[in-house]
Amino acid sequence: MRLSVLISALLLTVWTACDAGPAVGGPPSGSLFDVLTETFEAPGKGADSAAVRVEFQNASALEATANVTMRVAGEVVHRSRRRLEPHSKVITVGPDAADSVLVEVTRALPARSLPLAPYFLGKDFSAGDTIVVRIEPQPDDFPPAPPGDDPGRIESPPDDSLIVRFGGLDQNRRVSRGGRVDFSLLRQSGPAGTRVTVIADPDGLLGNGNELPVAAATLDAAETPLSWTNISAAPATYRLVAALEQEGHTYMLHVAPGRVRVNSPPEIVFDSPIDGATVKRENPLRVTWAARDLDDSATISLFIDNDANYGNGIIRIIRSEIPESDDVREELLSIADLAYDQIYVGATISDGLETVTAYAGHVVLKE
Ligand SMILES: [Ca+2]
Ligand SMILES: [Ca+2]
Ligand SMILES: [Ca+2]
Repeated sequence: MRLSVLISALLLTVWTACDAGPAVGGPPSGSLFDVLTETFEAPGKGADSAAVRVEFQNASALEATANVTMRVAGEVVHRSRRRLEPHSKVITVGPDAADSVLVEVTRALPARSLPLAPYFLGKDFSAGDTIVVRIEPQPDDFPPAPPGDDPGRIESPPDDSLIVRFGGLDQNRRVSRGGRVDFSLLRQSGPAGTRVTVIADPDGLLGNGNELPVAAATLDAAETPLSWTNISAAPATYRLVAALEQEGHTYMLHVAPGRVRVNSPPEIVFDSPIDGATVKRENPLRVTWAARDLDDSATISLFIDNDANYGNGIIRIIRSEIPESDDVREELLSIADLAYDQIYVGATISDGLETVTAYAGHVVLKE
């Protein structure tokens, strides 16, 4: 029985399932998908944990790597890395006893960002649950483009008197989703009054289904200002193509020399401390996280705050300039001298274009 839909992001659907039937482990060690599995000693008594497993269903043409990290009281008890074949059947990790589970699904080339997903015992799963991670068909499940740009595959317009060029796109641009790119179209020769469409194409092949019309104008003047606004395209590097649509054909007039990279924003999630955790001042507070930026090297700054509002009441910067790709994703924070009954652990992560803030939640300090 499916319990509930936890996340229904654009690209990733996750839900938990109970009554998962008899305990069936993952594929035997050393099988195709069992790239890496490590199990560690669980921490001592007193920490709550429950048996949980993670199941992957890959409905896309994406070949990806899934990393699953299970923790108890912030300590890693299980770590798995599985390769997810395109259109692959169910792949299961666990069951293992954990109080938090972090799922990361990544593909290197081309970069595709599936949201980092942390799950917590009592909030996102219960004992015996299966967290089902389903990768939906991806926007770039399209025929591959030939290597490099291949303008020879694109038809030239029947009337070659019309010469159109891009203005203001000589250099590569980098833009956040939601942002805009301004440019112009220059009518260098040919008749006025021609309707020209601007298409953003993430590969070198027009007509394979992944192009987006981003602007259009009737070229009356010698120069027509245009914009690609409210950019919602998936993170990728796009070339802009000025095109003439005529009688069901798309004719290419010009390709902008500069490319437009829609940024993949940096991401960070905490899997420890758990929101509402109680810790003794005499012990260090274990802070663990996962972070990534698929197209930049982002840097992290960890801090503690007196509430969950970034920008006021920051008590202390714990550490800054942490590379997002750093293998060590843990900080032991001394809290003995903190004059607060509760603190909030947070972080900012920045790729130079976008800065994202995230909180682990609040931690109650006890003597
Ligand atoms: Ca294309
Ligand atoms: Ca980025
Ligand atoms: Ca604050």
